[in-house]
Amino acid sequence: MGPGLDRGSAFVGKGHGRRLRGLSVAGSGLELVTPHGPAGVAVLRFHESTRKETLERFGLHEVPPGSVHLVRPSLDGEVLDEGLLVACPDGSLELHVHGSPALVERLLVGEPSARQSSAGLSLEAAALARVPEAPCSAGARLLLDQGRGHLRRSLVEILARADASQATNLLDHWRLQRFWLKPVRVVLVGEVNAGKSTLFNLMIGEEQALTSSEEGTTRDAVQGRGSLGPWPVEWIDTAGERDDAPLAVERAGQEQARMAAAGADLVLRLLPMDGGQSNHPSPSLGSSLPSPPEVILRSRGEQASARRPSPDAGVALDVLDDPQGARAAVARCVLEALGLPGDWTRTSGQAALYDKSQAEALAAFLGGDSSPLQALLDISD
Ligand SMILES: Nc1nc2c(ncn2[C@@H]2O[C@H](COP(=O)(O)OP(=O)(O)OP(=O)(O)O)[C@@H](O)[C@H]2O)c(=O)[nH]1
Ligand SMILES: [Mg+2]
Repeated sequence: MGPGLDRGSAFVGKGHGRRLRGLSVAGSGLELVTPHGPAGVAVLRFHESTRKETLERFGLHEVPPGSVHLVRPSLDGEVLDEGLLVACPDGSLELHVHGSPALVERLLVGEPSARQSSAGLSLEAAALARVPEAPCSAGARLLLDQGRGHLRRSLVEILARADASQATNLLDHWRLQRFWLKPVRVVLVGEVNAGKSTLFNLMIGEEQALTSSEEGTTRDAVQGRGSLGPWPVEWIDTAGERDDAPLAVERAGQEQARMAAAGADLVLRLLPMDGGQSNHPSPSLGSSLPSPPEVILRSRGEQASARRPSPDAGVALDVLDDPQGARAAVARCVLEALGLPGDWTRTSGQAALYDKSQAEALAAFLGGDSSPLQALLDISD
């Protein structure tokens, strides 16, 4: 968040009726000022009283008000993320990071979330504890099945028989089914006025984002939930790109857009039919983390026949005149880019992984180390 902003207002999830709410750690001078829960970007505020040690923690000395610094928050020597540290005029410091709840939790309490959330919980109890958070009914049913012991039985068999094919099968399904537990995150980026917010509203099915012919309408990233076939999708609309953004608030929005894109499962870059650059810098902020895949779309598809730049310059969308066709075209692009089948179902009563740590344990098993898998089974109900 740049200078002159009154609050860490990044990323208000209007679609879910969320409101800004502080989540602080008693006595730490640290609070989460964006809504609790999954988001593109989270903002943590360090109180002025902790300014000196906070700056030291990030390897900085005194910084002028309004300045923005790229930082790498770490815990126990492990770099957790890349973020922006903003020196607010009131002396406090804001840390803007990706909005993963697990990351925020670790930053807030300094403890790995895995240790906290699953410590002492059996595979069954941990699955049942997650049911209320499931973003779709398929995810809830998957978790309920594991609460009944299907995953445990499968993992016991895999260990007993050294069954690599069963392990591979579980891992293959995890690649898809994880999106029933954490929605696909699609971030819309592109030049100002390209039609991002119009497309965003179409994909979530309501007029949530403001649209106008004025360049630079969207400032804060806006988040809304929709679905594509069986897959829940978190759509994120962002501030448009332009080199000469006149206001600090718009430049801050553009920075936020880059961060949201870096944390996406897929980036949709919307370019106007009559121009637009497709060679913008990668959204990874220059980090060593891999960039998400990016798909080019063209808005104002009704102009396609007259001024189509080239046949391979992106799928043309006619959002205003043919919203259904545009929606179907975007759905095809997203599902194809992520390798997600449009008609995926599962038989109830099947074993399924529901946590990344379980996928890692199975991968270790396939690599010859069965101890992480054994550790998962060691906690009984
Ligand atoms: N003709 C035509 N106009 C469109 C289309 N999509 C969007 N628009 C119009 O283009 C203008 C800009 O649309 P927005 O959705 O606000 O664009 P944006 O990319 O979100 O713009 P910023 O927030 O400023 O970055 C609006 O007047 C829309 O009605 C389209 O497919 N065809
Ligand atoms: Mg917009």
